[in-house]
Amino acid sequence: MKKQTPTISEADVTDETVYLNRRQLMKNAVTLSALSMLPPHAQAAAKVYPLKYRKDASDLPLTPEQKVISYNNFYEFGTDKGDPIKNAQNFRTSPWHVTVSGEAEKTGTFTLEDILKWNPLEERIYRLRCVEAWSMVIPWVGFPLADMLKRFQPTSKAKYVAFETLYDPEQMPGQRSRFGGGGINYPYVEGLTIDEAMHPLTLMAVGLYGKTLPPQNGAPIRLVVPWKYGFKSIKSIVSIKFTEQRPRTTWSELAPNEYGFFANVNPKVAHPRWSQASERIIGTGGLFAQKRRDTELYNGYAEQVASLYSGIKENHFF
Ligand SMILES: Nc1nc2c(c(=O)[nH]1)N[C@H]1C(S)=C(S)[C@@H](COP(=O)(O)O)O[C@H]1N2
Ligand SMILES: [Mo]
Repeated sequence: MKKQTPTISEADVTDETVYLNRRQLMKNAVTLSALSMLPPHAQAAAKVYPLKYRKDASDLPLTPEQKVISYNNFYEFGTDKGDPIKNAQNFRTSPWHVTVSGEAEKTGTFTLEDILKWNPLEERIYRLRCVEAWSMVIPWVGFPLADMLKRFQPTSKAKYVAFETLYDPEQMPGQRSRFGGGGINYPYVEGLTIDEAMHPLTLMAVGLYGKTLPPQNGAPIRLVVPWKYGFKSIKSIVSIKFTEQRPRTTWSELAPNEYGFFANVNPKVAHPRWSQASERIIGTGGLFAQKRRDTELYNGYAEQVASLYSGIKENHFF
């Protein structure tokens, strides 16, 4: 977000037929690939459900997998888009623990294996809209965050949910210096209101393209909130806390005039340094041939989420 350093590579130029084949493949074989490519512990729990929110699947090509896993924002592994795939390959995602704390009847520390047993996995195809005005369409594998949170029985004081990424400078070079990590005060933290966290579109993802998450995409477990700018979708989560007060969030703390707590996608609210009216579609050609599309309010999910914000003025979405 601080830097915009797009690069052109051979992989940027993707033939339309590759998209079409890929999409057809996904349509026909998603069940099979999702089941066969998940790790053994996840296969046991994997089922495929009717995909209620699959509105994009019929009219939007998926972003090629190679793009999804090589053009990343994960500042813990460097601030250039190509840094995470290089620097995260040896990231240890097992054993992995997530601590659940705060305003809930039940709390504790759980292994990833525990968490994967609680809920069946499903596929959700969502557009990811980065605040830097580009987007991808990604087939995630995961489960609704609500299904996970309900089991902890949040109390009436739980007004927000706060999330934290792993802090491990030994493994994450971006955390070793202010310079290398984009000036962020690590660990990366994010938060949602309890209503946002409980919304059926809010996903905890453990995979994409039918496989476990690559480290650069936030392995082993990350949030996906499709109607908000990408920075809300915090990666490699180790802590979930129910709170009464609005939690700190990394980007709003770093640049409060540029990034807000809500960060709902809104084409009419410009970033102070660029317009949000349209977006580059990643994977549709090199830098100068890339297609664009008009950005939609709530990234196209207004029908499902607008009621969450009925009392709030438009400009305050940011
Ligand atoms: N911990 C952490 N989570 C993060 C980020 C980050 O730098 N660190 N970047 C965010 C941003 S800006 C975006 S656009 C998405 C990118 O997700 P992807 O690389 O899987 O496409 O992750 C978000 N989650
Ligand atoms: Mo982003």
